[in-house]
Amino acid sequence: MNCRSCFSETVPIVDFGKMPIANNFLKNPALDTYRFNLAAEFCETCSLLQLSEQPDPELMFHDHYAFFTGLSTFMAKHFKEMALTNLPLTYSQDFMVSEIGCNDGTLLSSIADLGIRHLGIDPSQNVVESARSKGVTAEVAFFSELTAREMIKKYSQADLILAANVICHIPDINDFARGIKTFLKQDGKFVFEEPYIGSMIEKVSYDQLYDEHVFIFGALSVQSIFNKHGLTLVACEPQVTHGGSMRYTIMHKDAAVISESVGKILLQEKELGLDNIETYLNFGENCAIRKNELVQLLKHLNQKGRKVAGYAATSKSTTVLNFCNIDSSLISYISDSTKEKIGTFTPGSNIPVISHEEMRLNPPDYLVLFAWNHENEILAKESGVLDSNVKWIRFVPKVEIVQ
Ligand code: DWN
Repeated sequence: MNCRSCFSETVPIVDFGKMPIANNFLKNPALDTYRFNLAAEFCETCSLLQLSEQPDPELMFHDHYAFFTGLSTFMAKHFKEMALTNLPLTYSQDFMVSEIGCNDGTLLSSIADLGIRHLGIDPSQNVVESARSKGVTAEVAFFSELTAREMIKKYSQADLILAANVICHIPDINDFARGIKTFLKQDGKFVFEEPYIGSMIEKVSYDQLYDEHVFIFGALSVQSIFNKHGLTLVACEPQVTHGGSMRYTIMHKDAAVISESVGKILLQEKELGLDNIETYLNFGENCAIRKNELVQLLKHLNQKGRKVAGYAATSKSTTVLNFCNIDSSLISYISDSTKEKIGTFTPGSNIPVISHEEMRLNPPDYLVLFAWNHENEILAKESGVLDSNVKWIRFVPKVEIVQ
């Protein structure tokens, strides 16, 4: 295929096979019929890791999107920090903050509470309604250059544009970058954070790859994407969220003051081989090893008559369950806190999703931690509530029973 950013020919690195829509949690699994091929390719020209195929955005983001940001208290605190630390010390009355992919308004509500002009943009109607119920001004739209023009007419250009775990979902990345160029004031800042390619490679967290995540970025690819559109990367700040993320700040080229962090991270990425195809081919091989280890462990526990369940029906779990061919014979059920997911079945693997409360009443012997990125929060929350005989299984950064 050709790179979605620079149009050079890409190199296939890993193929996970046929996949359903990751968040298609349905009460009637017979209706879950759509499949696409989940595979990743690497562009040696601009170091961008990308899916070779992505379903239509309307199949993934709609009026019943099943993910709500505010369900993690840790993430809610993190986004408050992201919103507030990026505000300048002083700002005029017409200062405008926009968030692309505002979801349920968890981040933007901190800006709304300060009475600052703001605008959330998200394509999923149900989460936008949740944002509005928090006093957040929000529009239902996919962000694009055209949307940027419409928002400027209705509101204004933005001084600060924020986005968290969103840009990696947008396939037409050049149209997106033109949208930022249009929507951002001349001296404005665009700050966004995403799961980091360096962390994914290091931890072999292949479950970061699913339909919604068409890209996994690093500083090298981010710099290349925005440079082509008169914008530039001015800062990089590593984050602990989602198993290792990077926060990038982008400005118009002629207003930019570039921090030392950019050169430092770019150099580090080259030293780690993140611009080298061999690193990615090696990652592809490691995914197969990781799959084998998890399946062997689950089969072994099953043969010993142990009851195994899962904790958190994440989007990421759809890749793991389908790639590893795990169904309810190996994992009886998965418990989750999202009311929209309880009573449904996991996409493709048809494992029942129940509430954590129900799980705790009749706990399994082992719980596979599918939200491994929230391990500290979840283990702290469950200690003292969950039967202490239950053992946790993690599969990132390696497959093991947590001691
Ligand atoms: O990029 C994306 C990330 C940020 O969020 C989206 N495309 C979709 C979503 O991905 P995910 O579903 O893999 O996200 P999380 O945050 O790893 O997992 C969320 C799921 O975990 C929800 O179903 C709720 C559940 N959960 C839980 O049951 N108990 C989460 C926490 C923290 C908990 O304590």
